[in-house]
Formats: sequence, C-alpha cells, structure tokens
Amino acid sequence: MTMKLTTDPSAATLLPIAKKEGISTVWDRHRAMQPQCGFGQLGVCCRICWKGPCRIDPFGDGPQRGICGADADTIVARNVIRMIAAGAAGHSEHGRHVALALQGVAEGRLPAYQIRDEAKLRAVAAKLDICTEGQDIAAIAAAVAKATLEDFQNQDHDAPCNWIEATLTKKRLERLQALHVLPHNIDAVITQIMGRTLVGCDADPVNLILGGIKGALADFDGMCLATELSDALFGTPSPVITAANLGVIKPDAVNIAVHGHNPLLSEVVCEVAGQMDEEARKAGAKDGINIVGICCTGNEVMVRHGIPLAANYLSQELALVTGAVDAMVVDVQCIMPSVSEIGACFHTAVITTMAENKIPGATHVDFKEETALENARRIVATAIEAYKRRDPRRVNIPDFKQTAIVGFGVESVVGALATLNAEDPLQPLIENIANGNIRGIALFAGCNSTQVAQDSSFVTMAKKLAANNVLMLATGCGAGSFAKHGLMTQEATLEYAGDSLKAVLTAIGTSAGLNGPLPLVLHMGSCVDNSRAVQVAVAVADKLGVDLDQLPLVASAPEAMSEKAVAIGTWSVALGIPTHLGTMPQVTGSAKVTELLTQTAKDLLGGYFLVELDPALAADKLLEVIEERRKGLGI
Ligand code: BF8
Ligand code: SF4
Repeated sequence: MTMKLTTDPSAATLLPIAKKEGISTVWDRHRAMQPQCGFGQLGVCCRICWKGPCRIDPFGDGPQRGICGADADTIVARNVIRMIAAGAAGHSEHGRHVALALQGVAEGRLPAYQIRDEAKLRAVAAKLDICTEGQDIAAIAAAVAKATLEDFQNQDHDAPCNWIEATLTKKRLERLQALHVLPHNIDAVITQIMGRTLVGCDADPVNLILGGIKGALADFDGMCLATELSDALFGTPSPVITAANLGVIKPDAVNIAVHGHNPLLSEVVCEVAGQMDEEARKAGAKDGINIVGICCTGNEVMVRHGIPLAANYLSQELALVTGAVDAMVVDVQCIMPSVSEIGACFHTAVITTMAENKIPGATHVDFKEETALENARRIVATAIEAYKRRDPRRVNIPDFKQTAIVGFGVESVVGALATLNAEDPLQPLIENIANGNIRGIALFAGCNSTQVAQDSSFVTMAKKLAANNVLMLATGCGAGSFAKHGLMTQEATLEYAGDSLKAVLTAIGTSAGLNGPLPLVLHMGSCVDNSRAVQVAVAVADKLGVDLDQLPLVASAPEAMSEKAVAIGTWSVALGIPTHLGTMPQVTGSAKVTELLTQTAKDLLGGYFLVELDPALAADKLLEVIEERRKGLGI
C-alpha cells in the first residue's frame, strides 16, 4: 500500500507511524480529495470575475462559453499564463532579495554577509560587460547589483533584461526578439500578465501564450541572477561528498531543518549553528547541532557546504514525524502549511522567517538581512530549547541514508573537464557527444507530486537513460530524489551507466581526482540553478556555432506540480529544449493551447512540451528526440 504512494524507503517506514499517531499527511489529504475536479484538471474553470465561476463543458453538451463570452481556449490560456506569472514572481522575488543583499554588502550595511567568491563576482561583472579595471571588490559588487536591479526597473521596451542578454546564444536572442517575447523588466512583464488576463482583456489564446512565454523568460532571467549572485555571496559549488534521506537526522543532536528556497537565511543559520554548538552540547546533545536540508534551501546548502539533505517536497512532513527535528526553519515556497500542526504534535518549533510567508501556529522570527546574525541566534536558541522538550520514546529515525556526491556547478564541470584538456575544457565533452559515447544530455528538474508515487518516475527514467548513455544533470526535488535513491554515487555509475557513458564518466572523474567515475547524475543545485544547466548548454552551442534547439539536449520534470515548474518548463521550451512533463498539465481542455505548447512551439521556438505519464515510455521518447537531434547535426 505505502509503496504505491512513495518509493522512498524512509517515507514508507514513517507512514504507518504517522497513521498510528493520528497525523494526516499529504497522501491522506490526496486520498480525501478524490475524485478531483475534472474541470480544474482540464483548465476550463474560470474564477477571474464574480459573475463566475464559469466552466466549459468538455463534452460539448453544456456551456461552451463563460458568462462574459470567454471560450475554453481563452480560459485555459489565461489560467496557464497566470501560473507562469506566479512562478516567475516567486523566483524573481528570490533573485531581487539576493541582489539587494549584494547591494547592501557593497555599501557595507550587512555585517552578516560578505563576498565569499570574489573570482565569481568578477566573472559575473565581465559577463554583464561591467568594467572592473582598477575597481575594488565593493565597487564591483555595487555595479553588478545596479545592473541586476535594472532588470526590475528598465522601462525601455526595446532593451532586453541585462541578464538574459548576457546569458543566451546570439541566435536564440534574435529568435526570441523576433517573436517579441524577450522581457525588458521582470516586474513589468509579470504585471502585464496579470493585467491582460483580467476580465474583458486579452482573449486571443496565441497572444496570451506568447505573453506567458515572455513571463517565463522573465522567470529565467530571475533565476540566472539568483544563482550567480548567490554564488558570489556564498561560494560557488564544488564537488562534495554528503548524504541524503531522513537517516541524516541524528538522535543525539539538536536537529535543525532548513526548508524553503532562499539561501540568505539558511547560510547565516549554518554559520551561527557552528558558533552555538557548545550550547547544544551543554543542553545534553552530545553530537551538538546538526543542520539538515529540505527542498531547495536544502539543495542550496547541500551543493555549497555539503549539508545533508533530509527530504524533498513530499516527505517534508515526515521529517517531523521522526520526532527528532527540534526546529524546522522555513523561508519561502513549497512549505506545506500542515507543518506547524504536525510540529505541534511533537516538541518541534516550526519557525517562519519572512514577513510575507507566515503559517498559523508557527513561531515567527522576523528575518532581516540587517539583523541576520541576531535572528539566526534566536532561531538556534529556540531549537536548543525545543530539544530539551524532545520525548526520546517518540523518536523514529529511519535507518536510510545514501551517500551523495553533489556540487556540480558550471565551474566545477568545466574544472573537471579541464583536467583532461586544460586549453579547451569543453572539447572532451563535445568530442564524446560527437562520437556517440554520450548520446545526449538530459536535465531533470521539478517537484514531487502526489499524482506519482514519490520519486518513482525520476528513478525509472534515469536508469533507462543512463543505460542508453545519456549524461544527466539534476536540480530541485529531482536532484533530491536521485540523492536519496543513491544515484549520485560512483557505484550507481558503475551499475547503471551504459558502457560508453561509464567510460567517459570514469575518465573525467579519475582525472579530476575523484578516484573513480563522476556520479551517475550530477547535482547542479536548487530549482533556480537550472540556469547552470543552460550555461553549460550555451557554452557547448556557442563552441559548435549552433543554437540550443540543435543540441541533443532534453529536459524532464517527471513529477512536476508547482507553478514555478510551469514557468521553468515554459522557458525551457522557449530556449529550444524538448521538455517532458510526467504529470498532466492543466491545459488539455483547450485543443488550441495544447497544440500550441506541444506542436506549434516546435516551429516557433524549436522546443516543445512532450507529455508522457509512463516514465519508461517517456525515457524512450526522449531517447528518440535525442537521436533526431543527433541526426540533425549529422553526428
Ligand atoms: O523550487 S522542485 S517542489 S522545492 S518547486 Fe518546490 Fe518543485 Fe521542489 Fe524547489 Ni522547485
Ligand atoms: Fe466567467 Fe468570464 Fe468571469 Fe471568467 S471572466 S468567471 S469566464 S464571466
């Protein structure tokens, strides 16, 4: 029974315990929600004005238009682009936060932060065409922050955002410009989507979807700047060996779970926890303080500092059911509101930290960059206090954790390749793609969803693609899935990679000093770090003199659920990447919108959505796409 809900062995162990304790989880609520609304699933329900709600009869017997006259195509298109706007808002707000922090550091206002990677900041400045000669690091930080914040302020419609312009291939920029979908200002583009989808505005599904694509590209811009500026502030990831799954929670430590997305808070919590370790020991925790990660905040601190990952999205509640998490500190996004109630069943302090993200029943510590150290100390002290109330009889930590080698940013991938060819690091990768040792590259991204047994589609697809010699990158909860299931290990490469892929990963890993192959799937970071994968692809495309839609590159979100995934998937398509979805997108009530996204997009952009719920078939289809692309390149 439980194995149908999740394939994560630690989650399967804890579900019966949750049941015994009378705790309802995401899977119980999913069951209680059945049958789910068919109109919503098709995207044909409109709640945009109070004459509604309206819904279109998909069988053609009932209403074919809403009260205002909107048909299924208009309603579906409006709904989906509002999802894109929400996703873009989430990512870019995160990015803005990081950019403002960089500006604060440049002005000497934020003692909790510094530029940890000056080389990265200089590289970013060069990328943005900012002259750094004779400038000190604070001046460079100020200039980079200014150029970044322009992406939220520029009012010239013809001048694309700085980051997107600095990031994509020339051909891609021209193609997007010709379609008028290059964003000039992230905030403005999101606002336009909200404005044009009001009652009585844009009703043309094609025009609406193009507006959505622009919003998705604004999302991409926000992700690029969030990733790169976080690297400058907190360090650029490099390979590190760590562990994943609920077994990383320690019985004799004060366990603090950092959960959400924005590293501004979690970085300081990690630092302060080190300073307060002795206090935890005095409180009786002989292993001191143990920080563990959940969701993308977890991925951020994992790839930068090797902090172990306890859970991806669907098992966040189960971290609390272990009875051994003393504090769950949350910032923004993907935090189930149920965590405060479950925390209250135990001794756990659930602490919200962002003024615009509170949860009833949680303790709120108003986190500000200016007072970050003080805020973090309060959070850690609260965790130590909670630890004293922990009931050891209710502790159930599943004995499951897997080793994970993580931290593959662009720099570390290029660095590893440079050990084979220092003059021309990309050459070994390109050569192996050209000669077919690597058939193609797949980027796994996105969430867990209760529509799929947790992690099962990720793992099934990855094993099949690996056997067919596809190089795999991962971010977000996809990366969490692979880490928890042992696919970010050298052993996994030896066990699952096809012979030629195995040989390439072994050659790179050995020459890079890993004493064996690179892991089977390379962990690039959180969801905003999907931008890292694009950078690798752009570098390869530029070197080959082709555009992204010619590369044997595919993306997949086999268990997607969030509006952020809708935004990411859409920019992936806009960049020319065939993008697989393993959960049903809520657009099928409009044949026109479905056709636009799965077929017309191919002509317009080169990328398109490919929907396949069966993971084994999905892998086959992606392999076909890869072979088709190879043929196009004549390799
Ligand atoms: O940004 S993969 S469930 S945690 S939305 Fe959320 Fe989806 Fe996880 Fe990270 Ni991304
Ligand atoms: Fe109905 Fe039109 Fe109002 Fe939507 S905008 S709820 S379709 S009347």
